[in-house]
Order: sequence, then structure tokens, then C-alpha cells
Amino acid sequence: MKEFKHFINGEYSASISGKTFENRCPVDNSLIGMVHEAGREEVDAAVKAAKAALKGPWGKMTQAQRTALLNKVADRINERFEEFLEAECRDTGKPRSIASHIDIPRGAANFKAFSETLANHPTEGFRLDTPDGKGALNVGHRTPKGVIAVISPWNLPLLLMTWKVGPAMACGNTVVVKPSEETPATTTLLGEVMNECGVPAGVFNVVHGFGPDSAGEFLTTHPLVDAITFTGETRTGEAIMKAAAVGLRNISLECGGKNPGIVFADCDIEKAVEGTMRSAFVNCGQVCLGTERVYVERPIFDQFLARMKEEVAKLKLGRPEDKNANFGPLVSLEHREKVKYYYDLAVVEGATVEIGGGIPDMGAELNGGAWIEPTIWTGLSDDARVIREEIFGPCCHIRPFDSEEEVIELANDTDYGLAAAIWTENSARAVRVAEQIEAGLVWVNSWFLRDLRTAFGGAKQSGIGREGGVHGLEFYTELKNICIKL
Ligand code: NAD
Ligand code: 6OD
Repeated sequence: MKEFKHFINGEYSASISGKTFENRCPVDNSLIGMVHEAGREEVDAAVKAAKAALKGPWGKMTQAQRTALLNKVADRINERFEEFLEAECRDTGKPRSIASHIDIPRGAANFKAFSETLANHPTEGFRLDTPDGKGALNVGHRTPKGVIAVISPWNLPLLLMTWKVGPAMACGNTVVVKPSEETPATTTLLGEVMNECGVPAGVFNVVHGFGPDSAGEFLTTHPLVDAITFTGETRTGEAIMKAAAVGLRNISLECGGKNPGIVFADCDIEKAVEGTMRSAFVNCGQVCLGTERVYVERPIFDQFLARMKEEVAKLKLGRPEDKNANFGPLVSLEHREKVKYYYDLAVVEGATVEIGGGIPDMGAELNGGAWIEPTIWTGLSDDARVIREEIFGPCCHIRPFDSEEEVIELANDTDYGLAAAIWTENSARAVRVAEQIEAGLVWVNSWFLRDLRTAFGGAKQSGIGREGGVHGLEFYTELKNICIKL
């Protein structure tokens, strides 16, 4: 049985209190191992180690030296690919075919992309005229923000953690990570990689535990933390924002979504079906950018719905290592309870269940796991809770629309504003609609196509701030102006 310890100041350590909690595999609910739960003392030790490391060899490195080290970390993740893959699939139950294409390669790439962007980003400079005619030079200078608390979720554990740790470290900060209690494995393993690559002790730290009254709260309220970057639910983001208010610490919040997919009659219908299938069902629907509301222009509504049902019927549920499987369980039995609640609510709210809606019979070996059927509904009213609240499961509601104006209004009729996907072969329409969608990310004829140089983040209740490319610089560095009188 595995044991997941904290990683503090370059060493693995157990909880001082001896407190641990179970880590179970959602495929069959088998016990993977025990996770040590951090109390205030361990969190304090991790934050103090991170603070001290800012003044050690890490703080004295040049940008080029840091970049070389981070490239080494990326390469080492790829060398230990199989171990990361195994750990991620055991924690989440997701198919190896998905994790080997998305989670692990992106987890590694996050350590390269940002340091490369940073190395090529200029700082501003202004020449100021002065009354003596000699002038002054103003030069922008960026310094690391300090100790960054990274609070990450369970749906893409390695990818979403390194998406923050990569740029934070590239900018010269040190980090204390609190991974989701559901998925401690790959973050813990990354500690070994940091040591193997020679990252100085204290630069990368990990504490395990839960949110309120546990490691998450102790970390976000710690006075020596300089900024907090978070991915997770909007309600948790609110709690973290309150914690960050004390001491005026900066925050970056990447939160939930209730993303629309808009399918115009002039789309390439096969492309739209393929893309919407991915956006609603990949990773068992547990992607923040996923589509839970699909709007289809009336002339192709019946055809689109029929094609979607055909494709859903072909999804193959199975163990991560099953080469034919492309659909795993939800992350936990607790999350399945939440998703199933919405499946039942949809019926109460008057939905027609087009396909799915229940818990599949997976056979004796797997029935203890967090399996759920991929589901499509029609017929719900626009104010139904199933239409308005994020479910974070493999499900979508499909509704017809009649005009561009109507669908823009429907798409924007939500508290969230993370992402949208538009399907049309008319590029003028695509741009016109994309410009009017209230969201941080809009894809046209694609979904989750990522260029790491671009801005990533949400509008409305989907978050605060942008990360990615040079945008993370604003969050991960302090911009100082140096004025030199000539
Ligand atoms: P969550 O908010 O429950 O947990 C996220 C992390 O926050 C976990 O590590 C958890 O332990 C910690 N946490 C919980 N309460 C805390 C508190 N009071 N103080 C400090 N830390 C606390 O989210 P989740 O269930 O892990 O992930 C699913 C959610 O994340 C969905 O809403 C999804 O949309 C969102 N998400 C958003 C993005 C994005 O980029 N916008 C990406 C992935 C997931
Ligand atoms: O691709 C990314 O960089 C990213 N942050 C993806 C988020 C996915 C949410 O589940």
C-alpha cells in the first residue's frame, strides 16, 4: 500500500499528528494508499522553507540557469512518463489513452513553455524629458513575487498543478502546493523529480490535506504567503479570496463554468458532432471548459441530436488499461452522488432523457467504482437548475434555437463565463458571435485547442485574472520602475 507524504524543504515527511486519510481508486473503490494530512505546523514549515529558499541558490540564479533547470524537470517527467501515467490513472480512473495524450505531456510541457516565453519578453523603457535638458530613463524591472500558494483540483491533477508551478518557478518564485485530497499521487512524485534535477531544497513544497480547517485553509491564511493561485469551484474561490484579503495578497482564480456550445446550421455537422462529443464527454465530463449546454440551429436539430446519441452509444466504458475503452469513471463516489443528484433533478425538472441518465452495471469487479452513464437531455426550460448550475459530469442538454441574436442571449444567460465553442463554416458569423460571447475563451470549430502563449482565464463567476504566456507575468512577478536621472 502506498503512503503519500508531504514534501518539505526537499524531503518527504509524515504528518506530525499522525493523521492520515484514505486514497481510493474510482475504478473499483480499491484502496491505493494513505495520505498524510498536514496541520498548521507542517504548513508553516513548508511556507518557511519556501521563504528561505528565495534567498538561497535559487534566488541567485540567472533566468537562463532557471530555464535550464525547468527544462530538465520537463525532460525528467517525460523519462518517468510511465510512472506518472500509472499514478494519474490510478488516482482518477481516466483511460490511459487520454492521460498519455493530455495530462502527462502537458504536465511536462508546462515547465518549458513559460520559461521560453519569459526569456523572450521585453521589459518597458521610457525616456523622460526633464527641465535641465538632461532627461531620465525609466526601466521596468520584474522581481519574483515571493512564496506562491498553489491550490489545485482533481480533474487534470498534474496538468493543472504544473500549469501554475511552471510559470511561478520560471519567474523565480518558490511554491507550496496543496493538491486535491482526491489526487495526491503525481504532485507527490514531482518532489522526487525536483530533487533528481537539482532544484534547490525549499523551492517546491507539497502539503496534503483538505480545504476548510485543513491544509488548504492553513496555507491560504498563512501570513508569509505572498500570492495564491487557485483552480477549483467558484465557492472555494470566494473563500480563498476572503483569506487573501488579509494582508492584501494577490490572487489568481480559475473557477467553474457552464459553457455553451453553439451549432449553426451551416456547420460541418460531423466536425461539430466530433467536437461536441469531446467537449461534453472527455475525461468523463470533468473538464472545466466542457460543454454542458448545447444550442443547435433548428434546421439541423434532429439530425445533430440523432448523431450525438449514436456516438454516445458507442462510448466504451472500461478500466484505464483497457485499450478499447475511452470513458472512465467519475473521480469519486462522492462526486458521483453529486452528478447523480443532477441526473435525477433533470427528470424532476421535466427533461426528456435522450440517452443515459443512470448508473451502469459494470459487473461485480467494477460495480464498487464511481461509474455513471454519459447522458443527453432535451426539453428543459432555460431556468432549470440543470441548465444553470455546473454539474461537472458527462452530460449535456441540447436545445434548438432560431436566430443568432437569440443564441447569443441564451449563451450569455449564465453566472459563469469560462469558455464557449462555436460551430459554423461562416467565418464572418464566427467572429461576430465570438466577440459577443461573455467568456474568457471562445473556440471556433474546435475545442480545448491550446496555445500556451495565449491568455487563459474566465469572466464573471468563472474567475479573476489571466494566466498563460506573458499574462502570468503580471501575477507571478512584481513590476518595479527604476527611474535613472541622467
Ligand atoms: P474544489 O474547489 O472543491 O477544490 C479545489 C482545491 O481547493 C482542492 O485542493 C481543495 O482541497 C481546495 N480547497 C477547498 N476548500 C478550500 C478552502 N476553503 N481553502 C483552501 N483550499 C480549499 O474543486 P474540485 O472539486 O477539486 O474541482 C472541480 C471544480 O474546479 C469545478 O468547479 C471546475 O469547473 C473547476 N475547475 C476550473 C478550472 C479552470 O481552469 N477554470 C479547471 C479545472 C477545474
Ligand atoms: O489547458 C490549460 O492550460 C488549462 N488550464 C486547462 C484547464 C482545464 C480545466 O479543466
